[in-house]
Amino acid sequence: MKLYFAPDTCSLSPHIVMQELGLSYDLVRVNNRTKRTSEGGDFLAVNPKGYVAALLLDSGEVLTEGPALVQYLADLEPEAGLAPMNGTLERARLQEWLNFIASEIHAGSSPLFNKELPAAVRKMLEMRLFERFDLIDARLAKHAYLMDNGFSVADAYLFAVLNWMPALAIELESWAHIIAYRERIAARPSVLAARAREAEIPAVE
Ligand SMILES: N[C@@H](CCC(=O)N[C@@H](CS)C(=O)NCC(=O)O)C(=O)O
Repeated sequence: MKLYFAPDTCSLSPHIVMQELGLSYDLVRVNNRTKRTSEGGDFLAVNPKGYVAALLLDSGEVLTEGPALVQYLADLEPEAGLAPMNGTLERARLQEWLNFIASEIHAGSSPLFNKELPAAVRKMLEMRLFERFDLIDARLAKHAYLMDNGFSVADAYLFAVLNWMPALAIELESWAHIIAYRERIAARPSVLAARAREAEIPAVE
């Protein structure tokens, strides 16, 4: 299987999951601006949506959308416990978190990368985002991870998104439990290994 990634983006989430599961995989780096890949190809031919992450399966099929990817991967090795069994309330709880991260934190923060954003719009988006951080911080004040049973694919996803907050000049000082959580996950061997593997692949023009 092959993961198409771009450094410091949400593609780090499925990459962490692949490392947690000890899967063997190839990595292809994508230039998100030019859509060229480290294989010399056109990323749009792999994923016409034009964004990472994309997972090329051994069958030749391509799977996209981070929450779908991490659940597909977790279900390959269910005994690793990164996602509860399908059809259970706990699985729906995981999906509740994945959807919250995707729609409220990921989609709620990525527009802030736009330098042309009017100040009032930026402020409104930040206020919405910060209210969501309050909710996450309250959860993490009482639990080490988002799910009750330890680290899950939702944590890999939230970590990947929290990781780009400094680039938005959002330092998270107001949310001490989120900071501690981010540091705890950053130290996981899976995260260190995923980052090291991504760093091995040179930038693509
Ligand atoms: N809905 C997609 C969004 C993926 C996404 O936002 N990818 C960003 C990086 S975090 C990207 O590649 N953006 C480049 C672009 O849109 O051109 C998912 O959840 O996987």
